[in-house]
Amino acid sequence: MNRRNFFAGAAAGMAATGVSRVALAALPEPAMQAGNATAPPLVPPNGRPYQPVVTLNGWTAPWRMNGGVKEFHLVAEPVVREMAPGFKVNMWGYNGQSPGPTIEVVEGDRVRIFVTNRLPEHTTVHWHGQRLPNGMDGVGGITQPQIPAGKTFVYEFTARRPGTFMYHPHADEMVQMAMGMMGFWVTHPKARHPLIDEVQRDFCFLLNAYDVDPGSMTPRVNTMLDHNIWSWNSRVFPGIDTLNVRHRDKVRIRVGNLTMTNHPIHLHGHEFTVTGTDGGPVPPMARWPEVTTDVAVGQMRQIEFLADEEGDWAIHCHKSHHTMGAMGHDVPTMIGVDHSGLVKKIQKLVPDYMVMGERGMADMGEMPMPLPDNTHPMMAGQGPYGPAEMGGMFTLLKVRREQPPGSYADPGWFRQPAGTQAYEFGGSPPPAASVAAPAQPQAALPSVRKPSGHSGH
Ligand SMILES: [Cu+2]
Repeated sequence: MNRRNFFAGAAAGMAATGVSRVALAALPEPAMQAGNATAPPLVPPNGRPYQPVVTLNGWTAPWRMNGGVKEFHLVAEPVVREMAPGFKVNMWGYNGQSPGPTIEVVEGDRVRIFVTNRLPEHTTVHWHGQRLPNGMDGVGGITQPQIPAGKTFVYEFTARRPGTFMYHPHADEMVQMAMGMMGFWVTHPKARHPLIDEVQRDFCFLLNAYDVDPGSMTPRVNTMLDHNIWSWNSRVFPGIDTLNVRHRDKVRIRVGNLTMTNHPIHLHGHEFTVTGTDGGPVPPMARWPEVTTDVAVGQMRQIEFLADEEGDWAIHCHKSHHTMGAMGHDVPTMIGVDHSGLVKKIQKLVPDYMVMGERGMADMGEMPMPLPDNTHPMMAGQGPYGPAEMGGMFTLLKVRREQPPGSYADPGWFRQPAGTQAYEFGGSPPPAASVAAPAQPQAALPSVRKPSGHSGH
């Protein structure tokens, strides 16, 4: 699906930021990724075999083997991410994208990661959830000096336990994460693991949020909670790829939260169990069925289920504002306000004026409003039956009998079999229920004796 650009000009590009050619000669070439499509799973070319994950609208970093050590090269740098078709945002990321590439290794692997800093300020990388020597933990000022702009640092440790992890800076965190610096990390079990099931599909994505003023391209990094762009892997609906699976596949979805609020992730049509956290696999006796799991700030959750119902099933954050695109929060609620006769008068003064919200906001899904140049609609996406009225943390799980094993291709829209879809009632309306008037209306009122005067004293 995606081309992977192996950066021919890496040496020249980095020499400009101060990394010497001598130093570069020892570095693995950084693999770069400029597109935003979901890359197919990276089948491991060497090392211990494993079932690879699929990163939604992302990719997995290739490595080189060096004396039995898996060597990766992350380049922290400014990138441009297209968050939805036509909506581009200036971010900081790794190897051409935000989020950076997923790092996939196997339990017991010795891992060496070169981190080259091409940002305008210092950075570090913290390996969230890993057991590692303290000096490899990436907390700037505490466990290491920060990586200055233009320099390359090396992290090296053994991936000691299998599970779902992530990486992000621990230097000027507020700014660097608000700008999109983060990535996923999966450590696969080295052999059959009693608490880790084999699955046919294994998806991962990070929850992230930005505050981008409509018409601008750079996130406001000082925003704490009132973000307007709620995204998965720095993409928003309808820019988030669908999760395409074969009927009766066992599916795992791994989710990490690097926003500043919790996200209840809700899947339609199936029930799942939470099989793992960043702390490790959940023992079967501690699992319970859910259709929504809350992913709190800084947490990872992995959910698993049998995809045994065909169809196009919504999967989304259940905070309704998080499935909306860029919106103003200071809009008055106009539901029930009678505008009749007002619009024409107002339009004499403000020709572009239109009424919004007096019957709810569903009109926004169909009515194209003029938007500033670089933003995305509040409610967007077309389904086979009309507007989806969504934006943000929303996509679909597509379960199909005819989906070939291992194929992640989008099968298109589900055609509901005849007789299995909600339909308009065609009969005559049922007779209005009549309620008999009470014989003595007064008797129905509670009898309350009000104090009056001083007679009761
Ligand atoms: Cu949310």
